[in-house]
Amino acid sequence: MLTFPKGFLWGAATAAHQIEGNNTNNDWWVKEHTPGTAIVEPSGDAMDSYHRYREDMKLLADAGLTSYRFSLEWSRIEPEPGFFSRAEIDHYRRMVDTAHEFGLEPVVSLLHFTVPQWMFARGFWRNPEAPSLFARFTEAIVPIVSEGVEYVCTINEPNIAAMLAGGETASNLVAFGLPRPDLAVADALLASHRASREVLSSVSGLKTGWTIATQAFHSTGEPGADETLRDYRYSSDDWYLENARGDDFVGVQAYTRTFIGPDGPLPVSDDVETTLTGWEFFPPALELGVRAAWELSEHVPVMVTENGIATADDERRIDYTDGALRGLHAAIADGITVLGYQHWSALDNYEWASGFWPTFGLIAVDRESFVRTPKPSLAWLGAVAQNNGLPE
Ligand code: GCO
Repeated sequence: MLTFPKGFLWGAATAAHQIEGNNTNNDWWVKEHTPGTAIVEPSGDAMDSYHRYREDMKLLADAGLTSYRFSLEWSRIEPEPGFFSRAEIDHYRRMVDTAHEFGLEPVVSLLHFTVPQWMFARGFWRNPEAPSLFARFTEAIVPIVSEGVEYVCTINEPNIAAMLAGGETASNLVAFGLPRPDLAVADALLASHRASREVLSSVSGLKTGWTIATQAFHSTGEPGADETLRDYRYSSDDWYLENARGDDFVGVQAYTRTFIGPDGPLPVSDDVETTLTGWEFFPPALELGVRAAWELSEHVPVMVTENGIATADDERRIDYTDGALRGLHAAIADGITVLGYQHWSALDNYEWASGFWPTFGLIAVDRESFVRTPKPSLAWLGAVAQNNGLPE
């Protein structure tokens, strides 16, 4: 057996806007209904998980998983600036309690890309008040995480958010070479993360971190490519991993690799196997991301907060995950502290600009009836969780 550390968390991850449905008060909802964007379809009811979270969690727990990562929807909790909805705070607190009822450790993300429309209208991360607005939101949600929550992710993929601030909308463009990050936005994200961490430091036993989209970057070896790679990698990933120093954990999200030539990232080559999102099928991305995070953060414990594959072929999902976990085990065997693995994703869901068709889920969801059907990969991952390891 390739055994994982005692107490290792085995879970699956989601994000509010991708599964809840009818998040009509956030910036994405507006974008989805704006003609002429690259967004292929609106999120609509999504997976109706706002109402069906209990069923979702039960399926994960019944399969043998031990944790669940989900996010709070800021636009529900603070629909108008400074007004906090008691009912929505209670809703998310019930989610935490439900996770415990099913024996799942809740891993709570405070912000997974979407913000209230009023925040967007006020300049989003470019508003100099962004860190204090995010800290005020964090204060309001303390009742959700004040008991029974050990892991809080402040900001999801600040590195992608800083790139998207350049005007792009498709989060899945990451493998094809996004524009350079907006550095002012990156600074605002870091300040917001730290402000939120400061608020949460008053909650005993709670650990905070931000979750970084890591890429396995490989140089083409052409003249100048190595320098471009170093530079590109620093601004897209490494700066964020370095700034996890001093945090309680760092979230690593890893899916694929990108080749870098002298002029920057290259499109995925025709001769490699790709997934539904067009990314290279490359399970070692996880191990590489975890090693980079450990080194650059100067040994902050790692939580794998996302790793997975968009595919219609569930056997490929199992192959991919098996490969990724073997690499993760090798990193742990070398002395890296890894707290858990949250597979992306629990359910097939709304993949942002790409719409619903790239299926990342361990559970299929019928878009008409919302009936959930666990895939074999869920049972497979549940068995890994129960064995706390993989056969050698
Ligand atoms: C992101 C997110 C997820 C994605 C997942 C697959 O990267 O945009 O954290 O919301 O759905 O990574 O692309």
